[in-house]
Amino acid sequence: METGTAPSFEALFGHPPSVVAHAPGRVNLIGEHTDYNGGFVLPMAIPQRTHVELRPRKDRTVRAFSATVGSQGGVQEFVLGQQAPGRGWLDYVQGVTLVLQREGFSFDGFDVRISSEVPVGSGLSSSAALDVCLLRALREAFSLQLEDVRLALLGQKVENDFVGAPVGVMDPMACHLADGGSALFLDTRSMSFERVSLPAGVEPIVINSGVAHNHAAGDYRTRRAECERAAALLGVPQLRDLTEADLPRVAALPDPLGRRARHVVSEDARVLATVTALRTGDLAALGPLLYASHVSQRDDYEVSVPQIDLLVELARGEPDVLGARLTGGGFGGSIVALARTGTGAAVAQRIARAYSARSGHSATVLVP
Ligand code: GAF
Repeated sequence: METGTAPSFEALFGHPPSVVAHAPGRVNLIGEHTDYNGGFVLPMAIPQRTHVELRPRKDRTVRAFSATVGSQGGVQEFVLGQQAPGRGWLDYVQGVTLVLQREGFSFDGFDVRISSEVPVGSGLSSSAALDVCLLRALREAFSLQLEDVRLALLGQKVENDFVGAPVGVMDPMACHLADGGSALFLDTRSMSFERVSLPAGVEPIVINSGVAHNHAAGDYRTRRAECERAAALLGVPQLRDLTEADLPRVAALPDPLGRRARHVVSEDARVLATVTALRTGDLAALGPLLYASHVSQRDDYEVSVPQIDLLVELARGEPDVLGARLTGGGFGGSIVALARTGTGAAVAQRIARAYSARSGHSATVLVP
């Protein structure tokens, strides 16, 4: 969200932008913590978007302004070739330019103004939306030959190599290639993807708990390392290489590795079952899959927090909700639920009100 009355591009830089780009946040319907294990994910775009206005310069200077981050306001500058991390939101601009340079793309400096409606720390990919949006704007402004999957992979590289968040590829793929009416069924190993429509009888709900996460922090990294260790102990390259038939072997791993791996293996199976249910319009199957995913994240993967569990329980008390779960990396963030079409707005407001009264945090309904 823009803070107060942020100055326009023209007021900041003295000329209008030549390129405007947008990228949405995403909500993951199911398939959590599977992407860095080579598994399956099923995200959708949300209506909240990040916006970038940009104009190339004739020198090597980048001047950047974020209308979103009030406390670090003002125009920030760096010189291409002299990027250095540790400057907050500017790291995304620095990281995108450095990753592009390292890949051999050449371009000049630019002026850029950023704004976003995707809440930071909400588990809805505000970071990837910014990476993708900047990459799209630079691709257009400098006619970079950058096809779609490569663009998403570069977004991931920005996070991994510059920002220091060891995330998978789901979020930039979703922010770049997902839409709001269908889910993007992505195989993160082969990078093949397909759009799967939601049946007419269901609509998504997304509610932000108001408890913010940070994936550059230790917990996400620890989970990732635990998965790598579990795969090594089981003698497979990635947990993706296991199926539910392997669960007895998985359960024999020392705790917590057994539970971590069980989440990933069972979650991959739940993504496939969800895709089948969506394709066949089997609404009755969808809810239990979402709830089972939540329980697995809460108990086996241990990425939920009490506030998120409360939101899921409140959703469970709603007769028109088919299922609900923590969405995104966890340790805070948002829930996604599927409700009977036409009921979502009223249901979501009721859940948010009850949550705010019981938790002391303020929930925000983002969808519908
Ligand atoms: C975060 C990460 F960015 C994704 O790559 C993914 O691992 C997700 O957490 C958990 O599914 O959003």
